Amino acid sequence: MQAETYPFVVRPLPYAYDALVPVLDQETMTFHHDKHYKTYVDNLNSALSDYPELQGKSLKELLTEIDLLPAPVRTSIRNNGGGVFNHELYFDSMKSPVGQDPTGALAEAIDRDFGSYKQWKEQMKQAAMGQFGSGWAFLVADRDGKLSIVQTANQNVPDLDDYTPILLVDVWEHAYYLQYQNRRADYLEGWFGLINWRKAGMRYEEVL
Ligand code: MN3
Repeated sequence: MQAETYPFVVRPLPYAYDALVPVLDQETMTFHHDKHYKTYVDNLNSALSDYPELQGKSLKELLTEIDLLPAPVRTSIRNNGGGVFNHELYFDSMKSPVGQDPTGALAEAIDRDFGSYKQWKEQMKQAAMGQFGSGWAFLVADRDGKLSIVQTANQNVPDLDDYTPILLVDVWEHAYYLQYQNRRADYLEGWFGLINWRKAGMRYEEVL
């Protein structure tokens, strides 16, 4: 993914707006996708519009070269480019809430690197609960396939040179406030049941 270049387009959700009910309702998903995510895409395009030399770069290239970007648009590309990258992966990391567990190489790596699925879930939840204010919790793989959990603030991404995000959870209040108000823990508990382990497993296989 993220092979496209400017102008970036709003990708449709890979499922219906009400597909994640009852964990995430249609209103939450509609605002999140059609308003919040779309705004990041629009603002990223706006930041790049006066910089033809950046328009041939992929999102991943932009985000790994942040410190080399022209100062006037560096912060905008970090925030809005990160917002596009993170949301596309977030939406693609979920599916309708029907039972699915990690399988194959990813399941084995979770057991190896965290002890068990249960322990991974506990650590992921702690990272997501412990992110003060807005941000994300990622499950990432390094170049050798070793898994770890990374928290980021705002729309920041992990170091994409060294780590491949396998899945992530959005803990900005806009991800859950309409339905859960301040109950981030309840949102997270539901989110674990939405994880698309098949796609996460495919991302992991690509790393190996
Ligand atoms: Mn969001």
